[in-house]
Amino acid sequence: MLKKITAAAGVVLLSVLTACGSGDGGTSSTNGGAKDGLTMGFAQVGAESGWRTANTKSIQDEAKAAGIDLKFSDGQQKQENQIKAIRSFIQQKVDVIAFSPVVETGWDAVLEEAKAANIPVILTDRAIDSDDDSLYKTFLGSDFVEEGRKAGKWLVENAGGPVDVVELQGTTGSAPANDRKKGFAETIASKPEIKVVASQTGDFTRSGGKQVMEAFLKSVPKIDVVYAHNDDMGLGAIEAIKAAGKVPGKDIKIITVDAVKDGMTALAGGEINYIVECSPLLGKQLMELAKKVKAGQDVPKRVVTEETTFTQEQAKAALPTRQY
Ligand code: GYE
Repeated sequence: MLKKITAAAGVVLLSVLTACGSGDGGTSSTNGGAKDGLTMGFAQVGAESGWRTANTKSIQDEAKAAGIDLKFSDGQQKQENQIKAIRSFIQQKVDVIAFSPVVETGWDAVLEEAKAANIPVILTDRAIDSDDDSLYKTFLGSDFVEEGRKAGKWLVENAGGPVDVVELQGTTGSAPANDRKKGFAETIASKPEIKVVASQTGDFTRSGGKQVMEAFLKSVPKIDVVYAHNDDMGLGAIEAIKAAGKVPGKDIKIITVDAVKDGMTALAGGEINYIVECSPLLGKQLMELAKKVKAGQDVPKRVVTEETTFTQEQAKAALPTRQY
């Protein structure tokens, strides 16, 4: 039923992960400013999750491997910080600006400034909501609606009777939160006995997931399933479920998105029931796209990441060779 495409899907994107700092809200530069090479300004969302940490490492490692001078900024989940970073990249006249927009709307003004300065912009991981697609060259990242559908499909296939679901949403206004909610809702609509009875943001963090789940456990009379928009919130929910004397994975089933190491470990250990993969290893493709954009070559407007899904058994098999 589920295709074993794990290895094939992951391998093209693999990178060697080494430890490096994720920034402190300021901008840091690596490679000492390769004079003839390409300079990239990268405005990251923050360091909210295991996914984000792996994504940052992938970008820093692959910039180094490609000889790209990376100016990296950590936006600490705040749009204003990302806008400030982009403005400073424009002032510094970088060759390419890449960024992962924390929320979907509100980017037109700053991207028009980049356009006026003739600095190409690449969106990575998350998309923007704008009528003007000339504001960026390409968008590299996952299909989040499809991820939500995959989560919903597993539940539709595995739900016996009536199922009450609580949803832990990602950051309000972010593309993955909007789209994972949409894809899931669309899919479970085919089975009226599956209902989302409560839905709230946990901001993609472990502590957020824990806090919201604690509140749900007090206020929602029957909870059969948790659908968390990422592993970290699911892991926070596990703590809350255990503290309430219930068994995660059994009394309350858990579906998450990402498939980072900690999530996969909980899945293999029976505390999560299903994970939809979202690959953070975007660094290599991003550097390749940046080089092409700088050279004035055509790039596809949309590059979609290849991804799979994991059951508990598949997680056990995949864990020993998992890269993130
Ligand atoms: O799923 C979550 C992170 O934008 C795909 O952001 C990314 C999401 C990821 O915080 O863990």
